[in-house]
Amino acid sequence: MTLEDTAIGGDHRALGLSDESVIDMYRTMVLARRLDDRMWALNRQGRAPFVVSASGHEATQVGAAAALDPEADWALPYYRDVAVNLMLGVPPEAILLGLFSKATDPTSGGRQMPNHWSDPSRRIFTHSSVIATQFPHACGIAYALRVQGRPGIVAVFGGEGSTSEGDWHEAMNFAGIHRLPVVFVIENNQYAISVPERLEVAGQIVDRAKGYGMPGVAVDGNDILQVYAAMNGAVERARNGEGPTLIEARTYRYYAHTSDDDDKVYRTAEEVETWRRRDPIRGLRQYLIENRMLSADDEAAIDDEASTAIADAVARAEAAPAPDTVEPVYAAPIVPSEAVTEPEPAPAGEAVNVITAVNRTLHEIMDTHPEALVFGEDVADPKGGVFKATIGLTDAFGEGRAFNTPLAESLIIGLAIGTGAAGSRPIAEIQFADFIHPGFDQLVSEAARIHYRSNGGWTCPIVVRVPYGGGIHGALYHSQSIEAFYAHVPGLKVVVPSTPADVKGLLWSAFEDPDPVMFLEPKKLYRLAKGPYPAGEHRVPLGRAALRRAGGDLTIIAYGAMAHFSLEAAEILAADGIDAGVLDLRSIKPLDWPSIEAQVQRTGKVLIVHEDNEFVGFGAEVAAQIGEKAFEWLDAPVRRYATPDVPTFPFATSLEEMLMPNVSGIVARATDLAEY
Ligand SMILES: Cc1ncc(C[n+]2csc(CCOP(=O)(O)OP(=O)(O)O)c2C)c(N)n1
Repeated sequence: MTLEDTAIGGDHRALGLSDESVIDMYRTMVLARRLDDRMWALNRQGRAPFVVSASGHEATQVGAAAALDPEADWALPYYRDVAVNLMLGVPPEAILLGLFSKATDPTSGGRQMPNHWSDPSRRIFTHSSVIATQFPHACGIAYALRVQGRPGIVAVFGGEGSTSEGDWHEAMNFAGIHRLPVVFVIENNQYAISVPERLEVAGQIVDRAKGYGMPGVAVDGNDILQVYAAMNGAVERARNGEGPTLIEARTYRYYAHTSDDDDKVYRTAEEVETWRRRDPIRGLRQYLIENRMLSADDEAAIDDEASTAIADAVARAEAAPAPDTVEPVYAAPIVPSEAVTEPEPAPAGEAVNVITAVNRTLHEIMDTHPEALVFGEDVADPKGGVFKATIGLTDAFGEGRAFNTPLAESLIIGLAIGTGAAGSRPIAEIQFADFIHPGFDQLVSEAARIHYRSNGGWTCPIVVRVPYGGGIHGALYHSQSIEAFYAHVPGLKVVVPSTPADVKGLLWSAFEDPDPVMFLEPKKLYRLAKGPYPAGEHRVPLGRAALRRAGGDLTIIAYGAMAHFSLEAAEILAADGIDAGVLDLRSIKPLDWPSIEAQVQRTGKVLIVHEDNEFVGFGAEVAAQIGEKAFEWLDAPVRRYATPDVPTFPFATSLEEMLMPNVSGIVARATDLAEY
């Protein structure tokens, strides 16, 4: 390569760029480079523990961000995108506050590593360390903007390694199907840490665009005018409703992947040097000089200005206070409720079954909240869901608000996160709990952490409805219980209604809650459990159990289908002279500890029943809390009745009956406990 290779093509005026804009782009590139150099120096001096480097990517990042409207557009930059942030107006001090993990770090208040961007005022959505999770969020934001009729397009960034993840493909597919206003910018620096492109990508990334029904544009990522031209075209397409575009910008990073990486083991000095000769900043400087837009004095002034700005910002950021609180995990913090000590009077209302209650509540919510969206696999009319939970919603509220998604659970949760971030209120359906596992990452790494990791900057007001549980001959993959996985995760809330009235009350509360709520529907009860559906406003607060039956001898703690089985068992026990109370938890998290404690104090004996596996099942948590906090009240060991260590329930009726907790099993264990 020769110096010729730095030459950038085109004419900025032909692209609609003023001289001032191009000089401003140059200024931002220089600022980004100086900032990068300074951050590395701070790292080497032991003042900053971790640095992610942008050097080499400046033309791609500045050229792409320059085509965005900072007043209306949304951006989801990835960790390398220092210059995207600067170009969108984020001051260097904000970036340095993140580097030093200070309380006033606007991205996360010191919770996340540096370069995990977030700026609600600039519509820069919070970013995690998990590669590629941002792509479904971008689709969700774009979908919400469109359905709300708001202006703005969405630019989402990632490295070439991110295109190997399923989330990228799921998002590209969805964006293509719906012609969403999204621009996918892939900064191909030819290495994913140490893995070279030839082992990362089969063929060309840009060619994949065709398969997802969108144009793909490959550009020299070191030529800022080429990047700008491609991005500008893509943004224009998106603004005009013509759909998404994929841009692949080929570039190179000059430093190691991060300050923890040693790139000498996987790249040669010659290779780095070759690309250094193609420095994108030098390329633009040359262009400006040739066009008589940059004198030697201007150049020096821009350099000085950047160095001074960074020196001042470092001094201020380093002196800022360290964070001293671990809040706010939840947007609506969990506060213990009053103990429930008596059964609630049954609400008045027409008797319906559980599935009808789900459907009616969804209709009510969609009717009163135009921002509500319902989506998932097969949820749209005419099918209306495999259980008919969503029947009639598309007909009543349109295909924009009640729609089918592709068969992609991670995408579904990611869309919920994105639509929720952009002001919609999503109620996503996962068809069966058994198929939620591909969405685990989006739930655990993203939804649960969005409020916390952005220091309250963003909320994640999503509801995820999930039919779960056994007893319907669903076998290994249509019977699973999943509550323990999610109850374990700070930031999520998990509820399980067992009556039509609670479906209404809990679904409304879940919808109104600003945090992500998993709404687990015991599918065995869909048509089995009937009860009044309260007319008018009805809410069941998250975190409040229901005492279904008061009893003095022992308490059975259960939820979902097992709450019904436990009530049946209590009737049989009563005939045998054993007075069993039944506490239906309704809410797994928040857990209604005061009501559990009141029952332990009342009866001194507790049997916990659930259909999930016993080992590390939710009962273990309840038992542990009782053991720790109410030991003195116990007259017997806490007992559990749950599924043994077998992968849920086999298809054969004989085997399902053998494994799934049942009424006679509850009676036997309760009798044993009563006699202890
Ligand atoms: C899902 C996931 N797997 C692995 C990692 C560890 N990791 C962090 S960055 C990275 C390479 C990413 O490469 P690329 O997407 O090309 O972006 P670049 O860093 O080269 O800009 C890996 C493997 C991660 N953060 N997330």
